[in-house]
Amino acid sequence: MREKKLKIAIQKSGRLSEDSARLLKRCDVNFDNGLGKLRSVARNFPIEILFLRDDDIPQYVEDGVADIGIVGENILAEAESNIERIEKLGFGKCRLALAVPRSFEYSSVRDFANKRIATSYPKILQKFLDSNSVKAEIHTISGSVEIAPGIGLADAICDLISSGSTLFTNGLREAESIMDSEAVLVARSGLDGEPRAILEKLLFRIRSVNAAKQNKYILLNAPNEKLDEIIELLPGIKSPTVMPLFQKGWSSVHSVIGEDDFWEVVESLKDAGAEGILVVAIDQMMQ
Ligand code: PRT
Ligand code: ZN
Repeated sequence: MREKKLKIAIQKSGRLSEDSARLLKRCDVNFDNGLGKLRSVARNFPIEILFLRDDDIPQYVEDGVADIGIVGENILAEAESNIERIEKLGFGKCRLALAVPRSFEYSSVRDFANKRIATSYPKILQKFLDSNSVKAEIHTISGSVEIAPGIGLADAICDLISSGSTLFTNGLREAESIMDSEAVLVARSGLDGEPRAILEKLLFRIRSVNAAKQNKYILLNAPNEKLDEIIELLPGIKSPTVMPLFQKGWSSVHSVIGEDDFWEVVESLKDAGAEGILVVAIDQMMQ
């Protein structure tokens, strides 16, 4: 009998495509994503990858053409589709925000009353305006929203922002943030049986890869009289491993530390007398 495969939809070409493919590859799902490919079957995992436009992914997942997908929360919120959110993936981070020309004297959401706002996210925007009891004219356009005020098409825009440089070069500034977004793994609601079991396997790998990205493995040498102080600085998963060195009075300490306060921890370890500090990237961290 042919083995059943889980079908995953990822963006074909755009801001999420590289990170989505890289995540699967870091989960040891090997496939060919050569230019122009519409689908690909993984060589070593029961999964088939469909390469699609990001806007189409929620519908394809809802309709069951794909079982799961990777898509931005912004697209998901706008599509209002009935699919299950499984996991935030930590890339494609941005925010959907209202922006106005720099000359616009902005003080509160009320200033958008009766204004023309250009956006590709009319549903999210409408909800936001409704929740603030503001009535405005929404102009739905599919691309280059940032040029709308400059060509007289709108008084303001509602668009995604990451670095803010697009706003800046178009003479705009952020007025109001509406939602934060990042890439998420989604699944058809009610997905069960074999596809669900494959999803659980993939999810275990994704979580292990993402946990590993946030942590580093650290090895160091410490004089025994400083061990208590040094161990106090290392949170570790449970507690650090301590092994005697051949040189009397010294120990080797191994532990896992988080990426966020990494440099501070390393500096305080040095101050506390740690030597020969080695830091190693972790591929996967099973939890
Ligand atoms: O062809 P397809 O429809 O698949 O792609 P697309 O062109 O519609 O989408 P794409 O590839 O631009 O974005 C895919 C997803 O990436 C979005 O749905 C978001 O979830 C996420 N993302 C993250 C972003 C940004 N950051 C982003 N900065 N999507 C778009 N932008 C645009 C924004 O619209 C604006 O034009 O980048 C510009 C602003 O960027 P900054 O850095 O100048 O602020
Ligand atoms: Zn799109």
